[in-house]
Amino acid sequence: MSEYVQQLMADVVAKNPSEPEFHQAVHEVVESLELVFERHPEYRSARILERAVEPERVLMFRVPWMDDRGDVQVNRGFRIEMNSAIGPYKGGLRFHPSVNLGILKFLAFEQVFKNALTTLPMGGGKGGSDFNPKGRSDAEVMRFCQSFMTELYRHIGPNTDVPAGDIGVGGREIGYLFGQYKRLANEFSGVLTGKGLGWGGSLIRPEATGYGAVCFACEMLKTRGQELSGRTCLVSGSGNVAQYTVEKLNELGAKAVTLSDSSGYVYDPEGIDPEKLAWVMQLKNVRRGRISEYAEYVRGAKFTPFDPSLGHNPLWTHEADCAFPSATQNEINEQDAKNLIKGGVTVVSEGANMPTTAQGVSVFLQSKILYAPGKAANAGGVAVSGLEMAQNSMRYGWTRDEVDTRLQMIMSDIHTSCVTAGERFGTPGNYVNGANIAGFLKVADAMIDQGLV
Ligand code: NDP
Ligand code: 2IT
Repeated sequence: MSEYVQQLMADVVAKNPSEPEFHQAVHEVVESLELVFERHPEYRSARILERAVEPERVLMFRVPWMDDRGDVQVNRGFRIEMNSAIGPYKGGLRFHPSVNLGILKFLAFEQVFKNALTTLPMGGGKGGSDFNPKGRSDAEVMRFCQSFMTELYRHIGPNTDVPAGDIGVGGREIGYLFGQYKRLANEFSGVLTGKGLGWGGSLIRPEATGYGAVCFACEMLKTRGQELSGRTCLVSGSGNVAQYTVEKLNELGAKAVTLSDSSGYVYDPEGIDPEKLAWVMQLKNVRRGRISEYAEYVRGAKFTPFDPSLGHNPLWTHEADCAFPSATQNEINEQDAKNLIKGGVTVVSEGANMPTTAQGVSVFLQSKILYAPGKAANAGGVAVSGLEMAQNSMRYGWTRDEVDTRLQMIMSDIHTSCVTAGERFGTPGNYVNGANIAGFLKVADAMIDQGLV
């Protein structure tokens, strides 16, 4: 690492203590940018990176609400408005007990470069709460969402900041949040994406992240004259991203053999076919049950509970060709990455945000497998959010085919941008550098054009 980058990282760590995920995300980006700074001293003198690691605005607020027993509950709400150089702040809301400032800052930082890669005019943001929706009734979730939006609404808007879903925030939550925004602002607008189809949502938005991650894997395989059909795939998570990853894999003739949630994972050597997937969607989206039930429903499938003392995740030890981590950050550590390579995996396409630790990423890069970081591979979700914003602005809706074609074009363009930037800056085949450099250049140039703001 150059002295400049070392000093920058030291400052980031000193200024943002107790935010290891944020340090990790920044470190990965600045490492990729060494050669960019050597060739373009103007970015250094304009102190673009120093500005990019500092959110334009951080909102943190109290979210009081009453549970079904009449007890008062208090959660913490956040919105990180990270960077608006190329468009309104855009990014999801996460409701999960692990949510804190550092996790949302890492997600917002990633989002800035991801959104730049989509080619659409969106800045970067992220928000959420440490609220845990698990085990809560619909009425409790509604009251929480209404209280959360009662503060958030004054900071967002269709031309200012446009939130969407992430972990723990799906169609139900977006509905409650939108209803409260509309009531408080007295305005029906495209202030959120991921809306219901009957009230301003876009076709393919629920599918987009999973479909996009599979599409990105196809693009990477194409560079080696290969395709997905017939390949065995490991998928983690069992929420929105995982479900539509499996759906697309089935459509393309590949076989997904695993799914997980925070309790453990299921292995189904016969493959999670469309009928079994429909059952999983019912289980997770309607009944809100646990993935362990899959092993009771499907003969020959096995559930293994997670054991943190193991030091590795047994899901990643199964023999396979491809892996689609689609649960959460740092779910693949160094040992997991080694296990994946040992098991024959040659393609990793990240549906989740930063699912691989820095040491795990090094293992993938050294082994020269096809490895796509989340900010490139999972950009399909926010890309279709951008298309939802465009449709809302036109007061018009495109057909499924129109949106799907645009999504595929965007994923293919992101792939090309990563490959081109990786080659231009001396690391061909390195999608991490490619994605970071291509995303950064777009944002950095916009920041320079707009002066010191
Ligand atoms: P969902 O809430 O729909 O599903 C999340 C899944 O991951 C659940 O199976 C959940 O299990 C599991 N999970 C969550 N946290 C943990 C944890 N700490 N340890 C183990 N498992 C966990 O979320 P999404 O599918 O939307 O999001 C999954 C990932 O994809 C996240 O990293 C998100 O940031 C990323 N992403 C999402 C996009 C979107 O459009 N939704 C777009 C781009 C990226 P359990 O139910 O037990 O908690
Ligand atoms: O991480 C992500 O890109 C998302 N959760 C989707 C964000 C969005 O605005 O659709």
